[in-house]
Amino acid sequence: MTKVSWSRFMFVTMLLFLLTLAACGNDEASDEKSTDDSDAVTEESAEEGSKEANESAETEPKVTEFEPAFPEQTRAPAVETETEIDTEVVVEGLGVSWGMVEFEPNRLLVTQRDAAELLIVNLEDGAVSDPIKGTPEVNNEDQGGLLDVAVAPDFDESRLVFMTFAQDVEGGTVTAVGKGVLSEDEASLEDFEVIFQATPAYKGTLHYGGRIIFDEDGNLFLTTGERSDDESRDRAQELDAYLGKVIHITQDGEPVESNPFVEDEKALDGIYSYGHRNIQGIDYNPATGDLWIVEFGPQAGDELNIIEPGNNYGWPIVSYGIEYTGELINDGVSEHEAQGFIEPRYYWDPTSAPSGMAFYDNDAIPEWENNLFIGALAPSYIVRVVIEGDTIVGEERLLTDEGERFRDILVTEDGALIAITDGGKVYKMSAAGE
Ligand SMILES: [Ca+2]
Repeated sequence: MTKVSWSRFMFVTMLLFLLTLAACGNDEASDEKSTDDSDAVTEESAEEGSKEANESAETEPKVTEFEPAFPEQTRAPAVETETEIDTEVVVEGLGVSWGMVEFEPNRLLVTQRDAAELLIVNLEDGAVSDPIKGTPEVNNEDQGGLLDVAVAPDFDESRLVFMTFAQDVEGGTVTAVGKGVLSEDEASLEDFEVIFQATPAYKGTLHYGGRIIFDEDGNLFLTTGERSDDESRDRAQELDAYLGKVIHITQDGEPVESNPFVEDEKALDGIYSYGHRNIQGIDYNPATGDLWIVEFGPQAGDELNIIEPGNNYGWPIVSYGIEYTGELINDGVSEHEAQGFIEPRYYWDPTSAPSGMAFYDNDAIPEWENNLFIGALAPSYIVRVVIEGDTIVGEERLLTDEGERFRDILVTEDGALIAITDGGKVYKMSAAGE
């Protein structure tokens, strides 16, 4: 490996970037700070580097020396949307907008993380409601606050709204799930109750995960994080803790009976999969019906995974990333399958800091059908992923010039792609002329 002069340049650049972030009170420090160890930055041969730069959507050099387990596992060829797309900022001036759901045609429920508010946004006229009363008390330090929102599949009758949030409990904080009934006048959530807490509590304010999605039986998948610190991250591997997991529960917060560890007395019954770092994106692939997630890696090593019950995805034993200090994780074991873990279908090196995601399950923009769209925080853009079968065959970066941290994505019934940002904007992308 030849060390090249840009590594020092990149180090200085990243340091300045970090100082800027710190000055802005950036809250995602553990996911987005870069290394201060330029020795960790290595480069493949110049020939390979330039070849990659021409073919891949990723233009930055790798930060690790790891090789993918299979060729399509990283740096897919760059693709470009040919359909003419209109991009509109429907709303601006909100706070950190973390989660959303289209609960009625062109009407969204949107969470405000730090203010712990739930708002209704009308996509047609940009109107924003007053905060809905009855939302829970949260811990809004660092990455905590009011997180995701979803509505029950039978919302039209039940009016049930589910939310995730960082909750103060004895011994620290947890990722919690609660539900309430949206009043007919849409002014309040009634009878709000906590149905699930991802125990154990931990004295920390990072890596809550927090996405929720309903399955076809009306049960919930909840994603969590491993709370980031050295002392908590091993809990991702342990089946007596809900940290670093995909969790499968009923609308009352009970484990789903078919869960993989129900028969295992030492394991928590709600666990569906484990060995995750921090998952903020989950959706069904409409082409296959499989459940996909995206999770933050450390420095590099963000992963796309297909979730199957009982599987172990390897964190923190294996990773295609490295520590922010530049140190290797577990002596630098990257290959998952060789160690008995599930290989990610795809990984990013360097990081894209992936948050919420949605498959484009619509035919309004035919070339986007079944593509995956992921909000990236740093660098800030939307990642479009083209998938054939289970293989990533193309990648595109959208809205790269907006300077917004894209926190969550959804596709409306009309086929518009909606993105919300930490900067309090709601973007709408649709086919031109529609
Ligand atoms: Ca993994």
